Amino acid sequence: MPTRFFALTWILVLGCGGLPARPGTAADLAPEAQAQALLALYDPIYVALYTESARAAWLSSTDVSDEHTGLRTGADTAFAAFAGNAEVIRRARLLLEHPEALSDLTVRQLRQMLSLAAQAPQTRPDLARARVAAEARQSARLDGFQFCLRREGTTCVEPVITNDLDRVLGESTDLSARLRAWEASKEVGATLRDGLVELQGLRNGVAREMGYADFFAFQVDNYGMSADEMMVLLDRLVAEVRPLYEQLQCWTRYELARRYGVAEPPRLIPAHWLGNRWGQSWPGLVEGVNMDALVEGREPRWMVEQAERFYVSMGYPSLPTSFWENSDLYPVAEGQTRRKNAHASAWHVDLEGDVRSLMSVEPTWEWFGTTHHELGHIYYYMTYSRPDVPFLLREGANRSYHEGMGDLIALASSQEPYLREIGLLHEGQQIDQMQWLLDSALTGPITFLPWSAGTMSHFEHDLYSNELPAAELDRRWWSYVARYQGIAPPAERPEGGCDACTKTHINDDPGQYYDYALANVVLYQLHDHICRNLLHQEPRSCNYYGHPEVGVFLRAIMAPGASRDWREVLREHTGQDLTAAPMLAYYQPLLQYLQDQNQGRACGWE
Ligand code: X8Z
Ligand code: ZN
Repeated sequence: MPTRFFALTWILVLGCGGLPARPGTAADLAPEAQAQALLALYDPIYVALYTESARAAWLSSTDVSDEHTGLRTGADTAFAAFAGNAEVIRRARLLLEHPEALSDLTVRQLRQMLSLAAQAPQTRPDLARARVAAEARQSARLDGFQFCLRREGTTCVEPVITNDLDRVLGESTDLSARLRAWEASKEVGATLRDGLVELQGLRNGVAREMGYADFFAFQVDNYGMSADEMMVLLDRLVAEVRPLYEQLQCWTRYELARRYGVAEPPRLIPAHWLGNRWGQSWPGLVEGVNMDALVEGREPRWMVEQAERFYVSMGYPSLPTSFWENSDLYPVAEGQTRRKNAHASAWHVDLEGDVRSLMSVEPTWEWFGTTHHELGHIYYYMTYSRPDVPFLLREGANRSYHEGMGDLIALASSQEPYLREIGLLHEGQQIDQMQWLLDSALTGPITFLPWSAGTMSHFEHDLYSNELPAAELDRRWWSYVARYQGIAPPAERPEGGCDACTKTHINDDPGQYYDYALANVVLYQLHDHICRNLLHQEPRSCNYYGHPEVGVFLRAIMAPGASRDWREVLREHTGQDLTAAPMLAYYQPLLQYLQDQNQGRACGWE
């Protein structure tokens, strides 16, 4: 197989302790020249093996089978043998001992080399191999799981996909139907529990092998921060949104108790009362704001194309034909038995022009936002895939930038002037600004931050940095859900399950959920700047559609990829350091409104 060939070649070239013969020895060269020689060898093999891995992962995520899991494991093992090669690690470390002798771009590439090596360092090949295989197995368990709404004995008589469960949680006012759907969504946890425990050890093991305190600390390193610094930042964000969140939580539990005919609203919101499996977003609560109705009856393909039109209207190119040919954008057609990953993702398969997305788009408002989110990744890939950006740095300024770009456009695409322009809001259809803002808070950062910066990040921090024991998984999970989100399980959870494991990222995107929390902070900073300074419009009613100057602004942020420091990029383009102030200002009018609505109610839950 080509992958083996490449990996073997590399090990032969570097593993014997030398660069290919040149005039003079490697050590005679200036550090920058040594680094360039290393990179010249590394880059083409990196791209080839990365591409093989991505292709195999694509296959195993879009058509789950033992064969495809095997192919993925093989490709990832070859990639790991190369990226984690002991000689790569030694060379990169040696050169980084004197960063002042290297250009900034070179230092960044070498650091990225080490970061890739830390995923599977071949200084501990047993551990590295075990991790690669365990990751592939866990993804296959998750992606291949058959959700089931009704069983007779052990036979599933109502197999469903997660879109179906989400529909029940989005629409039903029947609490027993809601409970069934919510419980069905948690069944996968038991299947994933042992795999997560195994991965906890293996992920920590490889990170420690590379000198990190643990896997969580390794992941946070993408921001140039320590785990403690990250947790302080996240706690600050949680505290900043807390006053408004407490009002939202209070308003919501009364609203839902009324809707479901429950006389006394419970202090903590029962998880199955909410329109999202994890309570990370609270859609469908505001009377008179029915966002789903705006896209009802639309073709799924239209949803993706409309997202594309938004980017194109700002001066981005059309998506390449290969995007449409290679992507897997809609639920598996009825009658087909193929199983695929249910969660949306965007792929940069060859670090050049092969960009794809995996989704299961249906005409709902959530999928409308998700199409914009995924195309944000795709346009980021396309923008930094240019000769000036080395392959190793074809990433976001940090991971949260990558997450934030599409969410920024999703925010812009949810605003009134745009919805009118494209005819989703009809002439004469009036909207109540406060109710729209309320819906936006319930489905946006104010409910999302307690979940992402609170529950998810604290759980994963405990899982890796504090080696949370297996027996504690669910207890710890629900203690954070209660503390940060004010939500409780419908009833005591069964032993042997793992409700945290039901969240995709815990399994296949580990130790980095705070990316989404920080993405929200950055995107409101960008949005505020774009509306006020570029478009001279109000941030709550602001239309980027058809404004190439916004595209110019965003492309300038995207184009360097990871070749510049993320803090510098933010300062240069917004004039500010990271701050939640624009986000808080956006939702500020709600505080008084909700305090009035909640008068006489005991709010807060601790
Ligand atoms: O996972 C995603 C994207 C793919 S990167 C759809 N998101 C998080 C989630 O669904 O939990 C977007 C927002 C949060
Ligand atoms: Zn994303």
